[in-house]
Amino acid sequence: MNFAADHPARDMQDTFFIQRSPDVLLRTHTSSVQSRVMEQSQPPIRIICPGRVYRNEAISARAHCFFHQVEALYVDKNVSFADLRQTLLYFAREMFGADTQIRLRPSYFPFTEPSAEMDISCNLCGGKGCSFCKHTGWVEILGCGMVDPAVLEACGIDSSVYSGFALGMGVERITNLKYQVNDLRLFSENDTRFLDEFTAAHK
Ligand code: 2NL
Repeated sequence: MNFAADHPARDMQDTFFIQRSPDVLLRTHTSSVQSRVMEQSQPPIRIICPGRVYRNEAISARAHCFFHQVEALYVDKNVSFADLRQTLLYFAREMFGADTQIRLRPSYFPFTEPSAEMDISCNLCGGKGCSFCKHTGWVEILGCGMVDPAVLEACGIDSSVYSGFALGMGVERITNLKYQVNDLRLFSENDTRFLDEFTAAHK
């Protein structure tokens, strides 16, 4: 994934190590799934990779030592940033409603270049500004970018022929926003009062 050996994301503060030599650890991203698919097949590749990931965090209402990520990867000839943006807009409108606006802010991930974070117009106040969106009218929901050519090459894909986009999002974060859940811990405590309330939202 184009991480330098001394990149802070490999730090033991983030990663749970189960065993040393050989290293056995709990994944901090689902990208291990995409790298195997890219190693084992040639484009066109279009995959969605959901899974549980683990990080060594102090548990609070806003952070947990595990969460669920969904990553998407699209690699083919002529895949562009415009394709990424249109896919994101379609997703945002399906998930949060047809009036949803999106904006992309430049960001950094080791495995994408260029990289961006996507905000959606706040679905509580409709973008006017409220305490939930800290009066900005926008809330961040995912990270994305064009797959770094070095990642394609490391997986045996010719970066002079193919390009791709990738995105990653936290499922609990999307759920919090859609259902206004304010404490991440509720998702893993199996309190039936919470579970019943969540089921009711679908009825
Ligand atoms: C986030 C941001 C991201 C990716 C994940 C990815 C995967 C491959 C190649 C390149 Cl195989 N990129 N994944 C890209 C950008 C952002 O996740 O905030 N996730 C919770």
